[in-house]
Amino acid sequence: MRSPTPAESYPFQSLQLPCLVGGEFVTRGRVFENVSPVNGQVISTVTEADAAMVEGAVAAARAALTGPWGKMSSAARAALLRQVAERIEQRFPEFLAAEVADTGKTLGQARVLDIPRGAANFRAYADLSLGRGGECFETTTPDGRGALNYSVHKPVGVVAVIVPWNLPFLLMTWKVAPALACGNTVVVKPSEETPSTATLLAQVMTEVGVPPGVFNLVHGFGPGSAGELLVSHPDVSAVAFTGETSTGAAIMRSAAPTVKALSFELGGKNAAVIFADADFEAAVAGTMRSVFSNCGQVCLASERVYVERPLFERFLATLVERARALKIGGPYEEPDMGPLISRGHRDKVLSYYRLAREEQAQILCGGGVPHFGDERDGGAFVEPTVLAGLPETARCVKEEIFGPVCHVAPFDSEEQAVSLANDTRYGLCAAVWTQNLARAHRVARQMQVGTAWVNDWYLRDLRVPFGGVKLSGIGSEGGHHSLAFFSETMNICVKL
Ligand code: NAD
Ligand code: 6OD
Repeated sequence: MRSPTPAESYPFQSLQLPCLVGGEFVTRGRVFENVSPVNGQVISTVTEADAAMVEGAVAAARAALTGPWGKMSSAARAALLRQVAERIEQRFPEFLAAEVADTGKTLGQARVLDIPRGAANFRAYADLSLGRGGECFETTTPDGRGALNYSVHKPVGVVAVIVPWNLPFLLMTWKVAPALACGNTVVVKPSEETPSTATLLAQVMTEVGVPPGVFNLVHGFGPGSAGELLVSHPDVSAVAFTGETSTGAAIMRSAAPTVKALSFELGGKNAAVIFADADFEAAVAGTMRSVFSNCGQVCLASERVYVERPLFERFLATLVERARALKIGGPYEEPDMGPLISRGHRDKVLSYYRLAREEQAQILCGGGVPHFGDERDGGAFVEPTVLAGLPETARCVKEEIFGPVCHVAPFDSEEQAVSLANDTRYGLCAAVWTQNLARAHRVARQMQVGTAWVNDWYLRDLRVPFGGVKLSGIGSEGGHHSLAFFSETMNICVKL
Protein backbone atom coordinates (compact mmCIF):
# COMPACT_ATOMS: atom_id res chain seq x y z
CA MET A 1 0.00 0.00 0.00
CA ARG A 2 1.40 3.45 -0.88
CA SER A 3 1.80 5.99 1.96
CA PRO A 4 -0.48 9.05 1.85
CA THR A 5 0.76 12.14 0.05
CA PRO A 6 1.29 15.19 2.28
CA ALA A 7 -1.96 16.65 0.91
CA GLU A 8 -3.85 13.50 1.87
CA SER A 9 -2.50 13.77 5.42
CA TYR A 10 -4.80 16.73 6.15
CA PRO A 11 -6.53 15.23 9.16
CA PHE A 12 -9.89 16.99 8.88
CA GLN A 13 -10.69 16.41 5.20
CA SER A 14 -14.45 17.09 4.85
CA LEU A 15 -14.84 16.90 8.65
CA GLN A 16 -16.22 19.37 11.16
CA LEU A 17 -13.58 20.76 13.52
CA PRO A 18 -14.75 20.73 17.14
CA CYS A 19 -14.17 23.11 20.03
CA LEU A 20 -12.66 21.69 23.23
CA VAL A 21 -14.56 22.66 26.36
CA GLY A 22 -13.61 21.19 29.73
CA GLY A 23 -12.02 18.14 28.10
CA GLU A 24 -14.98 17.42 25.79
CA PHE A 25 -14.86 17.88 22.02
CA VAL A 26 -18.03 19.74 21.04
CA THR A 27 -19.55 20.11 17.56
CA ARG A 28 -23.03 21.49 18.22
CA GLY A 29 -24.53 24.72 16.79
CA ARG A 30 -23.33 26.96 14.00
CA VAL A 31 -20.45 26.21 11.67
CA PHE A 32 -18.28 28.26 9.35
CA GLU A 33 -16.20 27.18 6.39
CA ASN A 34 -12.43 26.75 6.29
CA VAL A 35 -11.47 27.79 2.77
CA SER A 36 -8.21 26.94 1.01
CA PRO A 37 -6.33 30.07 -0.12
CA VAL A 38 -4.77 27.96 -2.87
CA ASN A 39 -7.97 27.30 -4.83
CA GLY A 40 -10.90 28.74 -2.85
CA GLN A 41 -12.35 25.30 -2.09
CA VAL A 42 -13.81 24.40 1.29
CA ILE A 43 -11.45 22.05 3.09
CA SER A 44 -13.41 21.57 6.30
CA THR A 45 -16.14 23.14 8.41
CA VAL A 46 -15.56 24.58 11.85
CA THR A 47 -17.78 24.65 14.93
CA GLU A 48 -18.37 28.29 15.89
CA ALA A 49 -18.39 28.62 19.67
CA ASP A 50 -21.54 30.31 20.94
CA ALA A 51 -21.82 32.25 24.19
CA ALA A 52 -22.62 29.08 26.17
CA MET A 53 -19.50 27.34 24.85
CA VAL A 54 -17.28 30.29 25.73
CA GLU A 55 -18.91 30.41 29.16
CA GLY A 56 -18.32 26.68 29.57
CA ALA A 57 -14.68 26.96 28.48
CA VAL A 58 -13.95 29.78 30.92
CA ALA A 59 -15.76 28.00 33.77
CA ALA A 60 -13.84 24.78 33.07
CA ALA A 61 -10.56 26.69 32.93
CA ARG A 62 -11.33 28.40 36.25
CA ALA A 63 -12.27 25.11 37.92
CA ALA A 64 -9.10 23.43 36.61
CA LEU A 65 -6.95 25.98 38.44
CA THR A 66 -7.80 24.32 41.73
CA GLY A 67 -7.97 20.72 40.45
CA PRO A 68 -5.12 18.28 39.79
CA TRP A 69 -3.39 20.87 37.57
CA GLY A 70 -3.28 23.45 40.36
CA LYS A 71 -1.77 20.89 42.72
CA MET A 72 0.85 19.67 40.25
CA SER A 73 4.51 20.55 40.92
CA SER A 74 6.23 22.73 38.34
CA ALA A 75 8.48 19.75 37.50
CA ALA A 76 5.41 17.61 36.72
CA ARG A 77 3.93 20.39 34.57
CA ALA A 78 7.22 20.72 32.72
CA ALA A 79 7.29 16.96 32.10
CA LEU A 80 3.80 17.15 30.59
CA LEU A 81 4.84 20.03 28.33
CA ARG A 82 7.74 17.91 27.09
CA GLN A 83 5.28 15.16 26.27
CA VAL A 84 3.24 17.69 24.30
CA ALA A 85 6.37 18.53 22.29
CA GLU A 86 7.07 14.85 21.66
CA ARG A 87 3.52 14.15 20.55
CA ILE A 88 3.62 17.09 18.13
CA GLU A 89 6.74 15.54 16.64
CA GLN A 90 5.08 12.12 16.42
CA ARG A 91 2.14 13.68 14.57
CA PHE A 92 4.40 16.00 12.53
CA PRO A 93 2.96 15.05 9.09
CA GLU A 94 -0.56 15.90 10.23
CA PHE A 95 0.49 19.22 11.75
CA LEU A 96 2.39 20.03 8.59
CA ALA A 97 -0.53 19.12 6.31
CA ALA A 98 -2.98 21.04 8.50
CA GLU A 99 -0.88 24.21 8.57
CA VAL A 100 -0.28 24.32 4.83
CA ALA A 101 -3.92 23.43 4.09
CA ASP A 102 -5.19 26.39 6.11
CA THR A 103 -2.58 28.94 5.01
CA GLY A 104 -1.29 27.78 1.63
CA LYS A 105 2.22 28.53 2.90
CA THR A 106 5.14 26.64 1.43
CA LEU A 107 5.75 23.15 2.75
CA GLY A 108 9.44 24.04 3.09
CA GLN A 109 8.72 26.89 5.49
CA ALA A 110 6.17 24.98 7.56
CA ARG A 111 8.60 22.05 7.79
CA VAL A 112 11.56 24.06 9.07
CA LEU A 113 9.84 26.91 10.92
CA ASP A 114 6.17 26.69 11.87
CA ILE A 115 5.77 23.15 13.16
CA PRO A 116 9.23 22.59 14.72
CA ARG A 117 8.90 25.95 16.51
CA GLY A 118 5.59 24.77 17.97
CA ALA A 119 7.32 21.80 19.59
CA ALA A 120 10.35 23.92 20.53
CA ASN A 121 8.13 26.44 22.34
CA PHE A 122 6.90 23.72 24.71
CA ARG A 123 10.41 22.42 25.39
CA ALA A 124 11.83 25.91 25.89
CA TYR A 125 9.25 26.88 28.49
CA ALA A 126 9.44 23.51 30.24
CA ASP A 127 13.17 24.23 30.75
CA LEU A 128 12.81 27.93 31.54
CA SER A 129 10.12 27.40 34.15
CA LEU A 130 12.33 25.00 36.08
CA GLY A 131 15.34 27.30 36.14
CA ARG A 132 13.31 30.12 37.63
CA GLY A 133 14.24 31.74 40.91
CA GLY A 134 12.76 34.52 43.01
CA GLU A 135 14.02 37.65 44.73
CA CYS A 136 15.20 37.76 48.34
CA PHE A 137 16.02 40.82 50.47
CA GLU A 138 17.15 41.05 54.06
CA THR A 139 15.55 44.13 55.59
CA THR A 140 16.75 46.06 58.65
CA THR A 141 14.10 46.91 61.23
CA PRO A 142 14.10 49.46 64.12
CA ASP A 143 14.26 46.67 66.74
CA GLY A 144 17.39 45.30 65.11
CA ARG A 145 15.93 41.83 64.51
CA GLY A 146 15.39 42.38 60.82
CA ALA A 147 13.07 40.77 58.32
CA LEU A 148 13.36 38.53 55.32
CA ASN A 149 11.48 39.32 52.11
CA TYR A 150 11.15 36.75 49.37
CA SER A 151 9.04 36.51 46.26
CA VAL A 152 6.98 33.60 44.98
CA HIS A 153 5.37 33.15 41.58
CA LYS A 154 1.74 32.13 41.21
CA PRO A 155 -0.42 31.61 38.14
CA VAL A 156 -2.41 34.62 36.97
CA GLY A 157 -5.54 32.49 36.42
CA VAL A 158 -7.48 31.90 33.21
CA VAL A 159 -5.63 33.28 30.18
CA ALA A 160 -7.31 34.05 26.86
CA VAL A 161 -4.91 33.36 23.99
CA ILE A 162 -6.01 35.14 20.80
CA VAL A 163 -3.85 34.71 17.75
CA PRO A 164 -3.68 35.53 14.03
CA TRP A 165 -3.43 33.44 10.89
CA ASN A 166 0.02 34.21 9.53
CA LEU A 167 2.12 31.87 11.74
CA PRO A 168 -0.81 30.18 13.45
CA PHE A 169 0.81 27.27 15.24
CA LEU A 170 4.05 29.06 16.08
CA LEU A 171 2.30 32.09 17.59
CA MET A 172 -0.34 30.09 19.47
CA THR A 173 2.19 27.77 21.13
CA TRP A 174 4.46 30.76 21.84
CA LYS A 175 1.77 31.88 24.33
CA VAL A 176 0.18 28.59 25.40
CA ALA A 177 3.52 27.02 26.42
CA PRO A 178 4.62 29.73 28.92
CA ALA A 179 1.06 30.22 30.17
CA LEU A 180 0.81 26.51 31.04
CA ALA A 181 4.40 26.32 32.31
CA CYS A 182 3.43 28.97 34.89
CA GLY A 183 0.41 26.92 36.04
CA ASN A 184 -2.33 28.92 34.33
CA THR A 185 -5.20 27.47 32.35
CA VAL A 186 -6.00 28.74 28.85
CA VAL A 187 -8.86 29.33 26.49
CA VAL A 188 -7.45 29.59 22.98
CA LYS A 189 -9.21 31.44 20.16
CA PRO A 190 -7.29 30.81 16.95
CA SER A 191 -7.94 32.87 13.87
CA GLU A 192 -11.09 31.92 12.00
CA GLU A 193 -8.83 31.51 8.94
CA THR A 194 -6.59 28.88 10.53
CA PRO A 195 -8.44 26.52 12.86
CA SER A 196 -6.69 23.23 12.06
CA THR A 197 -3.40 23.12 13.97
CA ALA A 198 -5.15 24.49 17.07
CA THR A 199 -7.60 21.59 16.84
CA LEU A 200 -4.74 19.12 16.50
CA LEU A 201 -3.08 20.67 19.53
CA ALA A 202 -6.33 20.18 21.47
CA GLN A 203 -6.16 16.49 20.56
CA VAL A 204 -2.53 16.31 21.64
CA MET A 205 -3.35 17.90 25.00
CA THR A 206 -5.94 15.22 25.73
CA GLU A 207 -3.72 12.42 24.38
CA VAL A 208 -0.83 13.23 26.74
CA GLY A 209 -3.12 13.61 29.75
CA VAL A 210 -3.26 17.34 30.35
CA PRO A 211 -6.18 17.49 32.83
CA PRO A 212 -9.59 18.52 31.46
CA GLY A 213 -10.20 22.28 31.50
CA VAL A 214 -6.50 23.23 31.39
CA PHE A 215 -6.49 23.73 27.61
CA ASN A 216 -9.76 24.84 26.03
CA LEU A 217 -10.34 25.75 22.42
CA VAL A 218 -13.10 27.99 21.09
CA HIS A 219 -13.31 28.62 17.37
CA GLY A 220 -14.95 31.73 16.04
CA PHE A 221 -14.54 35.36 15.07
CA GLY A 222 -13.61 38.59 16.84
CA PRO A 223 -16.31 41.22 17.35
CA GLY A 224 -19.63 39.83 18.57
CA SER A 225 -18.17 36.31 18.61
CA ALA A 226 -15.81 34.12 20.67
CA GLY A 227 -12.98 36.70 20.64
CA GLU A 228 -14.95 39.55 22.14
CA LEU A 229 -16.84 37.25 24.53
CA LEU A 230 -13.53 36.03 25.90
CA VAL A 231 -11.75 39.34 26.32
CA SER A 232 -14.74 40.89 28.09
CA HIS A 233 -15.33 37.90 30.38
CA PRO A 234 -14.94 38.76 34.08
CA ASP A 235 -13.35 35.38 34.89
CA VAL A 236 -10.58 35.78 32.32
CA SER A 237 -7.62 37.28 34.17
CA ALA A 238 -5.24 38.01 31.28
CA VAL A 239 -5.29 38.30 27.49
CA ALA A 240 -2.26 37.36 25.41
CA PHE A 241 -2.94 38.73 21.93
CA THR A 242 -1.10 38.86 18.64
CA GLY A 243 -2.70 40.62 15.69
CA GLU A 244 -3.48 43.96 14.15
CA THR A 245 -2.95 47.17 16.05
CA SER A 246 -6.60 48.21 15.56
CA THR A 247 -7.75 44.85 17.01
CA GLY A 248 -5.46 45.43 19.99
CA ALA A 249 -7.21 48.76 20.56
CA ALA A 250 -10.64 47.06 20.37
CA ILE A 251 -9.51 44.37 22.83
CA MET A 252 -8.24 47.04 25.22
CA ARG A 253 -11.69 48.66 25.18
CA SER A 254 -13.49 45.33 25.75
CA ALA A 255 -11.11 44.31 28.53
CA ALA A 256 -11.11 47.67 30.33
CA PRO A 257 -14.24 47.21 32.47
CA THR A 258 -12.83 44.01 33.99
CA VAL A 259 -9.21 45.31 34.22
CA LYS A 260 -7.15 42.47 32.79
CA ALA A 261 -3.42 42.08 32.21
CA LEU A 262 -2.75 42.53 28.48
CA SER A 263 0.19 41.42 26.38
CA PHE A 264 0.07 42.75 22.84
CA GLU A 265 2.20 41.84 19.83
CA LEU A 266 0.85 44.06 17.08
CA GLY A 267 1.56 45.27 13.57
CA GLY A 268 4.74 46.62 11.99
CA LYS A 269 6.07 48.74 9.13
CA ASN A 270 9.62 47.61 9.49
CA ALA A 271 12.72 49.05 7.88
CA ALA A 272 15.72 47.32 6.36
CA VAL A 273 18.74 49.64 6.24
CA ILE A 274 21.46 48.61 3.82
CA PHE A 275 24.79 50.42 3.92
CA ALA A 276 27.09 50.48 0.91
CA ASP A 277 29.67 48.40 2.76
CA ALA A 278 27.22 45.54 3.38
CA ASP A 279 27.96 42.03 2.14
CA PHE A 280 25.94 42.49 -1.05
CA GLU A 281 24.84 38.87 -1.53
CA ALA A 282 23.87 38.45 2.10
CA ALA A 283 21.95 41.74 2.12
CA VAL A 284 20.01 40.93 -1.05
CA ALA A 285 19.22 37.38 0.08
CA GLY A 286 18.24 38.58 3.55
CA THR A 287 16.03 41.32 2.15
CA MET A 288 14.35 38.90 -0.26
CA ARG A 289 13.55 36.74 2.75
CA SER A 290 12.38 39.64 4.89
CA VAL A 291 10.08 41.00 2.17
CA PHE A 292 8.65 37.86 0.55
CA SER A 293 8.72 35.06 3.17
CA ASN A 294 5.25 33.78 3.95
CA CYS A 295 4.02 35.95 1.06
CA GLY A 296 5.00 39.03 3.08
CA GLN A 297 2.58 38.08 5.85
CA VAL A 298 5.04 38.35 8.71
CA CYS A 299 4.71 41.13 11.24
CA LEU A 300 8.52 41.45 11.04
CA ALA A 301 8.56 41.85 7.24
CA SER A 302 10.61 44.69 5.77
CA GLU A 303 8.07 46.82 3.93
CA ARG A 304 10.50 49.78 3.80
CA VAL A 305 13.96 49.20 2.39
CA TYR A 306 16.53 52.02 2.61
CA VAL A 307 19.76 51.63 0.63
CA GLU A 308 22.83 53.87 0.79
CA ARG A 309 22.96 55.81 -2.45
CA PRO A 310 26.18 54.36 -3.96
CA LEU A 311 24.59 50.91 -3.78
CA PHE A 312 21.00 51.94 -4.52
CA GLU A 313 20.67 51.24 -8.27
CA ARG A 314 22.53 47.92 -8.15
CA PHE A 315 20.66 46.72 -5.10
CA LEU A 316 17.27 47.72 -6.49
CA ALA A 317 17.94 46.11 -9.87
CA THR A 318 19.02 42.85 -8.22
CA LEU A 319 16.05 42.81 -5.86
CA VAL A 320 13.65 43.36 -8.76
CA GLU A 321 15.29 40.68 -10.87
CA ARG A 322 15.04 38.14 -8.02
CA ALA A 323 11.48 39.13 -7.14
CA ARG A 324 10.46 38.57 -10.79
CA ALA A 325 12.04 35.12 -10.66
CA LEU A 326 10.13 33.95 -7.59
CA LYS A 327 8.07 30.86 -8.31
CA ILE A 328 4.53 31.25 -7.05
CA GLY A 329 2.30 28.26 -6.33
CA GLY A 330 0.58 25.93 -3.89
CA PRO A 331 2.43 24.34 -0.94
CA TYR A 332 3.27 21.08 -2.71
CA GLU A 333 4.70 22.61 -5.88
CA GLU A 334 7.99 23.60 -4.22
CA PRO A 335 7.24 27.28 -4.74
CA ASP A 336 9.20 30.22 -3.35
CA MET A 337 5.97 31.92 -2.35
CA GLY A 338 2.39 30.80 -1.70
CA PRO A 339 -0.86 32.75 -1.72
CA LEU A 340 -2.16 35.35 0.71
CA ILE A 341 -4.43 33.97 3.41
CA SER A 342 -7.76 34.81 1.74
CA ARG A 343 -9.53 36.67 -1.01
CA GLY A 344 -10.54 39.25 1.63
CA HIS A 345 -6.91 39.93 2.51
CA ARG A 346 -6.01 39.94 -1.19
CA ASP A 347 -8.53 42.76 -1.72
CA LYS A 348 -6.69 44.76 0.93
CA VAL A 349 -3.25 44.12 -0.58
CA LEU A 350 -4.51 44.87 -4.10
CA SER A 351 -6.03 48.12 -2.83
CA TYR A 352 -2.48 49.14 -1.84
CA TYR A 353 -1.15 48.09 -5.24
CA ARG A 354 -3.79 50.42 -6.78
CA LEU A 355 -2.96 53.14 -4.26
CA ALA A 356 0.72 52.85 -5.20
CA ARG A 357 -0.29 53.67 -8.80
CA GLU A 358 -2.40 56.61 -7.65
CA GLU A 359 0.48 57.83 -5.48
CA GLN A 360 2.62 57.60 -8.65
CA ALA A 361 5.05 54.98 -7.42
CA GLN A 362 7.37 53.32 -9.89
CA ILE A 363 6.09 49.74 -9.91
CA LEU A 364 9.26 47.89 -10.80
CA CYS A 365 7.73 44.45 -10.72
CA GLY A 366 4.43 42.87 -9.83
CA GLY A 367 1.48 45.02 -8.85
CA GLY A 368 -1.18 42.51 -9.88
CA VAL A 369 -2.50 38.98 -9.75
CA PRO A 370 -0.79 36.03 -11.45
CA HIS A 371 -2.84 33.95 -13.87
CA PHE A 372 -2.34 30.18 -13.80
CA GLY A 373 -5.08 28.89 -16.07
CA ASP A 374 -6.04 26.26 -13.49
CA GLU A 375 -7.80 25.95 -10.13
CA ARG A 376 -5.24 28.25 -8.50
CA ASP A 377 -7.02 31.16 -10.21
CA GLY A 378 -9.68 30.56 -7.54
CA GLY A 379 -7.06 31.18 -4.84
CA ALA A 380 -5.65 34.31 -3.23
CA PHE A 381 -2.34 34.74 -5.05
CA VAL A 382 -0.73 38.11 -5.76
CA GLU A 383 2.48 39.05 -7.50
CA PRO A 384 5.61 39.95 -5.54
CA THR A 385 5.91 43.68 -5.91
CA VAL A 386 8.73 46.22 -5.62
CA LEU A 387 7.95 49.93 -5.48
CA ALA A 388 10.20 52.98 -5.61
CA GLY A 389 9.95 56.73 -5.98
CA LEU A 390 7.33 57.46 -3.34
CA PRO A 391 7.64 60.33 -0.87
CA GLU A 392 8.02 59.24 2.75
CA THR A 393 4.56 60.65 3.46
CA ALA A 394 2.84 58.29 0.99
CA ARG A 395 0.32 55.90 2.55
CA CYS A 396 2.10 52.94 0.96
CA VAL A 397 5.21 53.92 2.93
CA LYS A 398 3.35 54.62 6.15
CA GLU A 399 0.69 51.89 6.48
CA GLU A 400 1.16 48.18 7.11
CA ILE A 401 0.18 46.30 3.92
CA PHE A 402 1.01 42.74 5.07
CA GLY A 403 1.69 41.41 1.59
CA PRO A 404 4.70 40.61 -0.62
CA VAL A 405 5.64 44.21 -1.29
CA CYS A 406 8.27 46.74 -0.29
CA HIS A 407 9.19 50.30 -1.13
CA VAL A 408 12.89 50.93 -1.77
CA ALA A 409 14.44 54.39 -1.26
CA PRO A 410 17.98 55.78 -1.13
CA PHE A 411 19.73 57.52 1.80
CA ASP A 412 22.88 59.62 1.98
CA SER A 413 24.11 59.44 5.57
CA GLU A 414 23.92 57.30 8.66
CA GLU A 415 21.95 60.02 10.40
CA GLN A 416 19.40 60.15 7.59
CA ALA A 417 19.08 56.35 7.56
CA VAL A 418 18.26 56.31 11.26
CA SER A 419 15.79 59.13 10.91
CA LEU A 420 14.00 57.50 7.94
CA ALA A 421 13.82 54.11 9.66
CA ASN A 422 12.34 55.66 12.81
CA ASP A 423 9.84 57.86 10.97
CA THR A 424 6.90 55.52 11.58
CA ARG A 425 4.22 55.06 14.21
CA TYR A 426 5.19 51.39 14.46
CA GLY A 427 8.27 49.94 16.20
CA LEU A 428 8.54 46.20 15.88
CA CYS A 429 11.92 45.43 14.30
CA ALA A 430 14.64 46.59 11.93
CA ALA A 431 17.34 44.89 9.88
CA VAL A 432 20.69 46.69 9.54
CA TRP A 433 23.16 45.50 6.94
CA THR A 434 26.79 46.70 7.24
CA GLN A 435 30.26 45.22 7.71
CA ASN A 436 31.36 48.16 9.86
CA LEU A 437 31.12 46.79 13.39
CA ALA A 438 31.03 50.12 15.19
CA ARG A 439 28.33 51.42 12.88
CA ALA A 440 26.33 48.22 13.26
CA HIS A 441 26.11 48.68 17.04
CA ARG A 442 25.59 52.46 16.80
CA VAL A 443 22.74 52.24 14.28
CA ALA A 444 21.06 49.17 15.81
CA ARG A 445 20.90 50.89 19.20
CA GLN A 446 19.22 53.97 17.72
CA MET A 447 16.41 51.99 16.11
CA GLN A 448 13.12 52.63 17.93
CA VAL A 449 12.06 48.98 17.83
CA GLY A 450 11.82 45.88 20.00
CA THR A 451 14.37 43.92 17.92
CA ALA A 452 17.16 45.11 15.64
CA TRP A 453 18.84 42.41 13.59
CA VAL A 454 22.34 43.09 12.24
CA ASN A 455 23.28 41.23 9.06
CA ASP A 456 20.31 38.88 9.35
CA TRP A 457 16.55 38.85 9.78
CA TYR A 458 14.22 36.79 11.95
CA LEU A 459 17.05 34.95 13.68
CA ARG A 460 15.42 33.76 16.90
CA ASP A 461 16.57 32.74 20.33
CA LEU A 462 13.54 31.92 22.46
CA ARG A 463 15.16 33.32 25.62
CA VAL A 464 15.50 36.91 24.40
CA PRO A 465 12.90 39.69 24.79
CA PHE A 466 10.60 39.91 21.79
CA GLY A 467 8.06 42.69 21.41
CA GLY A 468 7.23 46.00 19.85
CA VAL A 469 7.28 49.65 20.87
CA LYS A 470 4.93 52.45 19.74
CA LEU A 471 1.94 50.99 17.85
CA SER A 472 3.65 47.58 17.61
CA GLY A 473 2.79 46.32 21.05
CA ILE A 474 2.79 46.34 24.80
CA GLY A 475 5.22 44.23 26.78
CA SER A 476 7.79 41.69 25.78
CA GLU A 477 7.45 37.96 25.26
CA GLY A 478 10.31 35.47 25.30
CA GLY A 479 12.32 33.84 28.10
CA HIS A 480 11.64 35.23 31.55
CA HIS A 481 9.58 38.07 30.05
CA SER A 482 6.82 35.61 29.17
CA LEU A 483 7.13 33.91 32.55
CA ALA A 484 6.71 37.33 34.21
CA PHE A 485 3.56 38.14 32.23
CA PHE A 486 1.97 34.78 32.95
CA SER A 487 2.69 34.94 36.71
CA GLU A 488 1.58 36.97 39.68
CA THR A 489 4.66 37.73 41.75
CA MET A 490 3.89 37.88 45.42
CA ASN A 491 6.17 39.08 48.22
CA ILE A 492 6.30 37.37 51.61
CA CYS A 493 7.80 39.43 54.42
CA VAL A 494 8.86 37.49 57.52
CA LYS A 495 9.73 39.44 60.66
CA LEU A 496 12.65 37.67 62.31
P1 NAD B 1 -6.45 40.37 13.50
O1 NAD B 1 -6.13 41.41 14.51
O2 NAD B 1 -7.49 40.65 12.48
O3 NAD B 1 -6.94 39.03 14.23
C1 NAD B 1 -6.16 38.40 15.22
C2 NAD B 1 -7.07 37.60 16.13
O4 NAD B 1 -7.91 38.49 16.86
C3 NAD B 1 -8.01 36.65 15.38
O5 NAD B 1 -8.10 35.46 16.12
C4 NAD B 1 -9.33 37.40 15.39
O6 NAD B 1 -10.46 36.57 15.30
C5 NAD B 1 -9.27 38.08 16.75
N1 NAD B 1 -10.10 39.28 16.89
C6 NAD B 1 -10.42 40.18 15.93
N2 NAD B 1 -11.19 41.17 16.46
C7 NAD B 1 -11.32 40.89 17.79
C8 NAD B 1 -11.99 41.54 18.86
N3 NAD B 1 -12.65 42.67 18.69
N4 NAD B 1 -11.93 40.97 20.09
C9 NAD B 1 -11.25 39.82 20.28
N5 NAD B 1 -10.60 39.15 19.29
C10 NAD B 1 -10.63 39.69 18.06
O7 NAD B 1 -5.06 39.98 12.85
P2 NAD B 1 -4.81 39.03 11.61
O8 NAD B 1 -5.37 39.68 10.40
O9 NAD B 1 -5.25 37.66 11.99
O10 NAD B 1 -3.20 39.03 11.54
C11 NAD B 1 -2.46 40.00 10.86
C12 NAD B 1 -1.99 41.09 11.80
O11 NAD B 1 -1.31 40.54 12.91
C13 NAD B 1 -1.00 42.05 11.16
O12 NAD B 1 -1.30 43.36 11.56
C14 NAD B 1 0.33 41.63 11.76
O13 NAD B 1 1.33 42.61 11.77
C15 NAD B 1 -0.07 41.22 13.12
N6 NAD B 1 0.91 40.31 13.70
C16 NAD B 1 1.77 40.76 14.67
C17 NAD B 1 2.75 39.91 15.20
C18 NAD B 1 3.74 40.38 16.24
O14 NAD B 1 4.45 39.54 16.80
N7 NAD B 1 3.85 41.66 16.52
C19 NAD B 1 2.80 38.59 14.77
C20 NAD B 1 1.91 38.17 13.78
C21 NAD B 1 0.96 39.03 13.27
O1 6OD C 1 9.20 34.10 16.44
C1 6OD C 1 8.43 34.56 17.27
O2 6OD C 1 8.49 34.26 18.48
C2 6OD C 1 7.39 35.53 16.88
N1 6OD C 1 6.62 36.00 17.88
C3 6OD C 1 7.25 35.88 15.59
C4 6OD C 1 6.28 36.78 15.11
C5 6OD C 1 6.14 36.92 13.78
C6 6OD C 1 5.13 37.76 13.23
O3 6OD C 1 4.48 37.51 12.25
